[in-house]
Amino acid sequence: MSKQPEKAGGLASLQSTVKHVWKSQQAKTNIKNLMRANQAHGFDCPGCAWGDQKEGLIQFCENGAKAIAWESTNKKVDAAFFQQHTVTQLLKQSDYWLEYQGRLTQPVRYNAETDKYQAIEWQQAFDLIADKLQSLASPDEAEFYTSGRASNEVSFVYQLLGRLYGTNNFPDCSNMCHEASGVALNQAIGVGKGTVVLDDFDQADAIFVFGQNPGSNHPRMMNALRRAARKGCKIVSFNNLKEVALKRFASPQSPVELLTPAATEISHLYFSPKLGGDMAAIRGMVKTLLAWQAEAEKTAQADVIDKAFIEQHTVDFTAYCQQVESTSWQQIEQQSGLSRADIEAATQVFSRADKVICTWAMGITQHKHSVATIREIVNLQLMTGNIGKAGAGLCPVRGHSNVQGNRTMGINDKPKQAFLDAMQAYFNVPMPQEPGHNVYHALNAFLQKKSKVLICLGGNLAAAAPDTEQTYQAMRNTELNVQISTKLNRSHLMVGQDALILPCLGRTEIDRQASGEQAITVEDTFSMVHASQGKVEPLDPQLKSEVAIICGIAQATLGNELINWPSLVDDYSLIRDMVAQVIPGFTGFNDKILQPGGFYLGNSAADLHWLNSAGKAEFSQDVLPTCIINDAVHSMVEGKKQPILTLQTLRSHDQYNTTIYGMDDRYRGIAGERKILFINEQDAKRQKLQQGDKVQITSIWPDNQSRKVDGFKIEIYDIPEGNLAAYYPETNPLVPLDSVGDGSYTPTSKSVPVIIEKSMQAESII
Ligand SMILES: Nc1nc2c(c(=O)[nH]1)N[C@H]1C(S)=C(S)[C@@H](COP(=O)(O)OP(=O)(O)OC[C@H]3O[C@@H](n4cnc5c(=O)[nH]c(N)nc54)[C@H](O)[C@@H]3O)O[C@H]1N2
Ligand SMILES: Nc1nc2c(c(=O)[nH]1)N[C@H]1C(S)=C(S)[C@@H](COP(=O)(O)OP(=O)(O)OC[C@H]3O[C@@H](n4cnc5c(=O)[nH]c(N)nc54)[C@H](O)[C@@H]3O)O[C@H]1N2
Ligand SMILES: [Mo]
Repeated sequence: MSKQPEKAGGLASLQSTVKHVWKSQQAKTNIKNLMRANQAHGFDCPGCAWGDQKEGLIQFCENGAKAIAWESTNKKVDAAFFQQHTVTQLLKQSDYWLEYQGRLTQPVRYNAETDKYQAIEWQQAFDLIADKLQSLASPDEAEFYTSGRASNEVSFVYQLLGRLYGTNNFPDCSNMCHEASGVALNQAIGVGKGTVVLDDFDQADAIFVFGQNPGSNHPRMMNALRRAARKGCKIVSFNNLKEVALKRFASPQSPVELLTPAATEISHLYFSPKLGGDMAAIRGMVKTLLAWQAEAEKTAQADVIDKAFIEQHTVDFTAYCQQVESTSWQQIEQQSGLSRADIEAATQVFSRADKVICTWAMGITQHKHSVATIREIVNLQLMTGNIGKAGAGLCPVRGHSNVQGNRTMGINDKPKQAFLDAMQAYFNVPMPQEPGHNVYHALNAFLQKKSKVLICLGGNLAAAAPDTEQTYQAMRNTELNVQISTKLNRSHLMVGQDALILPCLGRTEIDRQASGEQAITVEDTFSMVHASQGKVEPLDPQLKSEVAIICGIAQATLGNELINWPSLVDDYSLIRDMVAQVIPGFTGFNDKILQPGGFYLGNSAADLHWLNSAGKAEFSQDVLPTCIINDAVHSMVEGKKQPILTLQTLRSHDQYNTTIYGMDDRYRGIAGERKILFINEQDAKRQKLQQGDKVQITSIWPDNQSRKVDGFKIEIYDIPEGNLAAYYPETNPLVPLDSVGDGSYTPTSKSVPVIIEKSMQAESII
């Protein structure tokens, strides 16, 4: 069994930072870069979307340092590199190898005859894309994918290009990430974003952290949790695994915690629900609160729920109470895997606190019933009046550093009517009104050869999307695959009839245009918008900025009559002027970003202003799902010998999504290996498996596809019975494309029904 460290953070974290900065071979540049991360006049760390503190010299974390060091390297992937490798050869290399070949520096086009990419001039590449787009029978045959690192400026011109061309096909990494949060929050409170700001963490009496691993994925959040815990705020964690950072965290900025075994106890209570069991657990908390309220009324004691808030600001409370009433404790305990006593203990902390924040991430959003689960979190907060006051509220902790800003800028396959109307009014041209494609629809459209052109503004769709074989096939069906990227990855190797790689500047690099050095802007999890400016010389003079690339494609495709695209490239403030006219909250955009720290976009729900259809916050009335995976799957495995287990696919400490920085997962005690299967001791025993045995994992789905991965090492672990965990993207071949969240279409990456068997590979070795 692996040995988890006693605490997260501390000296080990500092040592790892130094190691990764050193390994990049650009140590001097990277140290300079780190000192500018998240500082006024510096650049926004590409690591995650957590907000910046107002002061402090050091605003980066271990994993932010890895992200920054990854970008700054002196190795180049240029036409000469591609001359040496065919695509077929590159396909045999690991994702890790591909990204560590260096930065892409030259535009290249795939040549099917030689099976190699070869140099192409920028203008030729733009013309080629334009010709292809113009040749399509309908604009809806093109898909415009975005990854959440893209700035507000490039996102705005990208959606403008797509919509002027005629489509709302904007599949986005967010479709695989926090989509359920946007859907649920829009329904319930009329705005798809969190209602808290960073300062609220200093004022909360209790913070409930659901399905999130901030120690690895939002390390700067650990500072906020540590500060809160030290002030007496009660932190309650719900996590399928015992994540060490949520138990004990040492701030690398505290000399005592850095140099001694001392650390801050983070969680006051820690619960490990079964995968997908959070909705049941929260329903149990609500049931407890209602029982205590009834008791209080009988004995004339103070209310447990906030009747005035419910009355003034919400609808459907009575119907919701009936739904809670009809949910049995047996169902709650069975589905959550938690006892009634545990749930009551959590409720006790909740109800003693005046101000509660609930945070969540992928452990909540990547299930079939994610929208219903998030609505349940909102129900809990609404009935206790924990929205719209300082120190309380809802906090979906976003992933990519500007994924929230992308949406604000209109990267959305289902744009709001008000947004389309504002675009139409400003640009005086009709906007496409039909909903477009998300990732699920886009991949299916390629599989059916209905869509033909794929343009990816960043990201790594091939490795990030589910059902690897299906996704590869979908991408290979493209007639043109255009990848705008900083590093070589698997998506570049999914060549259809024609393919282009267009290399762009990274966040840390100086972006020089006709009017001088350009800044871009991003929006964090707390709706704060601020500027970011690269500070190091670009690695190669051939690199173009993302704005220049998109405007180049737009000019070649649409001409300059309606929009003078080159002028936007010369001066990004002109793009911000357009944003200011079209998108609410951005009036005076160019002036506002001069303020250090940027500006707050506001949040209607935090102001107790409800923009949803009811005009008030809405309680949901969902029944608990009968089964957290798929009903059909259960009947399929009856009669089979192996038990059906539920697998979550998650991140290690040494990766950024599909980018692998190293083979360790320090906080879970794993070294030098990524093909690991975390399993409960009893489940392993039942299948006669021992620590270190190799297994094959097969997912179960009602279609005729075979989905398997092999050679995963058994790691006996503290995880609820019936549940498994393994790293993404290696396990993406197991996630069926059709297994998506109700109402969100998000792949159910945290609840994949699987069976495990001794590995074929292992037997053949013996
Ligand atoms: N260093 C680093 N930082 C990152 C990223 C990265 O890859 N590396 N990715 C970025 C992105 S895009 C995102 S979206 C975020 C992701 O941030 P996280 O959501 O923290 O990412 P995951 O690794 O998917 O972790 C899911 C967590 O939820 C728990 N969990 C899984 N299923 C359940 C469940 O059903 N119930 C409960 N209660 N817990 C569950 C898992 O045990 C795990 O701790 O991080 C962002 N920041
Ligand atoms: N099984 C499973 N699948 C998942 C998840 C999971 O938990 N489990 N998580 C999902 C989530 S939350 C997300 S957000 C998606 C992530 O999906 P994506 O956002 O598509 O993937 P990333 O790995 O973040 O993209 C990495 C690539 O981005 C490019 N890149 C990096 N920086 C820049 C830049 O500044 N500009 C440009 N143009 N390109 C750049 C590099 O070429 C790099 O190879 O994956 C999803 N897939
Ligand atoms: Mo994400």
